[in-house]
Amino acid sequence: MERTLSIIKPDGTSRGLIGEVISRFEKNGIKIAGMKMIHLSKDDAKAFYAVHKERPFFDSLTDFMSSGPIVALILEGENVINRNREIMGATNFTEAVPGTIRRCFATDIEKNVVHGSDSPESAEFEIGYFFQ
Ligand code: FUP
Repeated sequence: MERTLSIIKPDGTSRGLIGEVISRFEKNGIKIAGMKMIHLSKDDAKAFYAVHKERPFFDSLTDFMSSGPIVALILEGENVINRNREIMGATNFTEAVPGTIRRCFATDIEKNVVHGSDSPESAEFEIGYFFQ
């Protein structure tokens, strides 16, 4: 069994996509092992995305992530880190496989509805960030 962190981003919560996203996980046999709705401050978003602090999109990304409530989820299942990445789709929704969450619902490379940890190391850090 593996665990990963998923986030339904502010565009997902404001557009009424919380149930849609969670049901995609559950229909894929993934267990929701933790769930929290929170509104990050700009500083919280900067700490969460610290790996991207030198990137040109960092300021805009952290503004967006602190612009409204998010839902943080612990997903549990076999190979769930990779399976969640497949269900989410590529960062750039125009390159995402049809039927994935981002391909179906993202409107922009930044406003791409969901986040998912990309490795066991980032899953451990990201779960610990939201769930003490
Ligand atoms: P992902 O793991 O797919 O969420 O992608 P990254 O960790 O590379 O990027 C984190 C977030 O930064 C993305 F979800 C959206 C945003 N981003 C941009 O806004 N512009 C870019 O060119 C790349 C990423």
